[in-house]
Amino acid sequence: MSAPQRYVVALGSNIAHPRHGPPPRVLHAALAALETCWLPVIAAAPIVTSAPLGPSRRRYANTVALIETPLAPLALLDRLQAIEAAFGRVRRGQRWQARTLDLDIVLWEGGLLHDRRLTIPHPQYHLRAFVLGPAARIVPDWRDPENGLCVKHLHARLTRRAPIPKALRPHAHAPGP
Ligand code: A4P
Ligand code: MG
Repeated sequence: MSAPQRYVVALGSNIAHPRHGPPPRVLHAALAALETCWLPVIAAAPIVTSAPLGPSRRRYANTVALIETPLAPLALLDRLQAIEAAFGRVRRGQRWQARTLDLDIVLWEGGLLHDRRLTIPHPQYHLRAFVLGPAARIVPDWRDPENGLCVKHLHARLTRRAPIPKALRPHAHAPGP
């Protein structure tokens, strides 16, 4: 068996589970399921909730976990998909459907992977505050192998507010002394 490797995994849910309950509880149960399935969770970020990106109407709960495993990326994907299925996730061929549990591989300490079934880094993660916010809490200094930027810098870049134009600043029209 090969040496343990670390992966950053994003967890998302926007459908309640009949036994575990609403999405935040689904994520707590999923973190426990990772451990049960021999995927030790070294760190997990606080759960955040947000409006759905895309067509679904239900709010999401999201978090990010740092896990360590000797599994290679595709074997890890198989195991994560088995956990999704155990949580009742049904794929109907459409992307971005509402789901009880979504487990995406965001980053891998091994760097880049481009396979028919798996792309690492996850192609969209750098555009998503609900991934970068939690990730910045647990792996702020991990670097994106494609652009060399740290997770905390990617998060700051995404959430930085656009500068307010001078004419709209509160004291722009205040009379002088
Ligand atoms: N795949 C390729 N790369 C990866 C990767 N790095 N990790 C393949 C996991 N899977 C990867 O994924 C489709 C296929 O992508 C997999 O079979 C795998 O071989 P899926 O999980 O079946 O479908 P999906 O999740 O609908 O697609 P995708 O592209 O993963 O969507 P996302 O990116 O997960 O987006 N809004 C909020 N607020 N919070 C959310 O969590 N999530 C989505 C789904 C939309 N809107 C959201 C959220
Ligand atoms: Mg997914």
